[in-house]
Amino acid sequence: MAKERTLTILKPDCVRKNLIGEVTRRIQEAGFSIVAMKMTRLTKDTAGGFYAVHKERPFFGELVEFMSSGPCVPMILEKENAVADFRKLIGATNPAEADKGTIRADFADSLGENIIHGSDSVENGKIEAAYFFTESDVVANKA
Ligand code: FUP
Repeated sequence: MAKERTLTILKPDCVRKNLIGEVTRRIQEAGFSIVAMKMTRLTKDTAGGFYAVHKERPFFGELVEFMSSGPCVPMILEKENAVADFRKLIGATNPAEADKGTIRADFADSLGENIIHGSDSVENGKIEAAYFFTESDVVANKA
């Protein structure tokens, strides 16, 4: 199977709860290589652009507020079948519905504040990665 890339964000609640280390450990233990990583804070405009697909939804305002409420840690991850495998690792969007042992089931408090993002396709992952990284930020991870 070919290697894929996916974009994740350790969201502001993950950073506030001091879970950067634990969540990153789980990601690496599951076999993902981190090929780009930074800590940054989204503006409301950037958060709104990132989630533009939800612009008309009633939760959009709260989502933008939350995503711009503090620092977050975006990463580009690489692995065979990365997109689907990563969504399995993080669990369903609503932590109450997420499988036992997934990152959202273990750490997220609510649907709105659910600790972590994972791209839903390789194509969207590329678009999402461009919000945070340029190609020159991506390093070959030989570990
Ligand atoms: P996901 O693909 O798991 O990131 O989920 P979605 O794209 O459906 O939703 C993006 C974010 O919007 C979620 F992480 C949380 C927020 N959201 C809500 O706050 N309420 C909803 O009903 C759905 C999503």
